Amino acid sequence: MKIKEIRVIVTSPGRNFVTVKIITDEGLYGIGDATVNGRELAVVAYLEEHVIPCLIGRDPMQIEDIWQYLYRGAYWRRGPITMAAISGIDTALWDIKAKAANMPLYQLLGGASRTKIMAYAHAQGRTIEEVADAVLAKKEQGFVAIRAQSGVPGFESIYGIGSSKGAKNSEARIKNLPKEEVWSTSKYLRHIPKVFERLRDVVGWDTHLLHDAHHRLTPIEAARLGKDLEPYRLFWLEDAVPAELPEGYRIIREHTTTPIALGEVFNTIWDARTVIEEQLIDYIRTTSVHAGGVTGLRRIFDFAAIYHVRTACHGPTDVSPVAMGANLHIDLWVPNFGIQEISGYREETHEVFPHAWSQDGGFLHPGEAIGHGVDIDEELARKYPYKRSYLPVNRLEDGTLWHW
Ligand code: CS2
Ligand code: MG
Repeated sequence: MKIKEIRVIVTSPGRNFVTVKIITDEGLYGIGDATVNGRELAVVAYLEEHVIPCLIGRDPMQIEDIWQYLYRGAYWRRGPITMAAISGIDTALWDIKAKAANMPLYQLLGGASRTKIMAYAHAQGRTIEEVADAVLAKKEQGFVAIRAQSGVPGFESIYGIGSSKGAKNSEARIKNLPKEEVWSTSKYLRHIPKVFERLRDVVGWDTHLLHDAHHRLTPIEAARLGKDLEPYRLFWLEDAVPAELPEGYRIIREHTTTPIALGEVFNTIWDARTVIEEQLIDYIRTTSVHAGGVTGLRRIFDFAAIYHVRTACHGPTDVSPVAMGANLHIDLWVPNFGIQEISGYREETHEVFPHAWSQDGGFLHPGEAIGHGVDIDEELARKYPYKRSYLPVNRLEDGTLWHW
């Protein structure tokens, strides 16, 4: 079997996605997600100019060799653009291999270790009562794990909370440039424990509660928050501190027993090495589209298992249904599974990416279709052209640019 053609499909059914389609001379094809939110076309150029020409005519069964060729062979290793390109190719190759083997991908990985995959949903609100209502609504839908994000009094819009009317009409929105938000760590740190105190009152103790600090704290601030949240027994505190300096997580660990999740922006096992090896985290958030596809993710998860770190694939709306499918096959197999994020897709996204994976209340399953079970309707995809779009940026009250 030989790789005959590789297409890069850019479509925006609700938001931008970059999808790789590898077609073989025997007619089998595979699909992979290569989306980097806000920098989509950089991956397209990387693939079209630098990767695809090298792969035409190769044997698609040589997944490991192709992975190493694109990783080591490029000389310039790692980084989100390179790794998303490798992820798209790798996931599509695993899809082809599993189709050729006539089995669902999870079978090829070693078979199912569980019958269903626990997922967590997002709940958010501007006020504590709005968050409480949102959490109860998700519980009602069958979720046993819910991430709760709250507005902070005095701020218009904040990470994880739908933007207010003002923000929607802002100049940045109109010009299609990054929206700017305002942030105060001290106000946030005072407010969040009150949110979780109230949530435990309304939701009880059987629902897992999670919270994402989105890289905005320093280690000692994160340690304080973890300590203040201990009475409410969180499932985790996510991305408390940017992890370019992984040693910073030692400070958090010394002070709190609140479990720590990290790594949605990690691209390789090297990014994750220190926090895993020193047991500074409890959940590793790497996902197939950003951490080198099935090959890269499997390597990270096996390494994490040695250190009691469990898996928690990133699954926001910008991780396409294709990467979600690949994640779910890994989730069903991986011995050290923890949880899977699902933030929900728009109807048009489901239509462009028909998928075998399914959701039953708060649980997911990859399905029994051969391959990873996710396809792309190319004709429909053409109806949703790419639109430049950005993540917001964040500033302190005095204008200093802050982490987002
Ligand atoms: C988030 C994401 O899902 C999460 O935990 O942190 O919403 C993240 O902000 C986006 O995926 C960025 O692309
Ligand atoms: Mg996050």
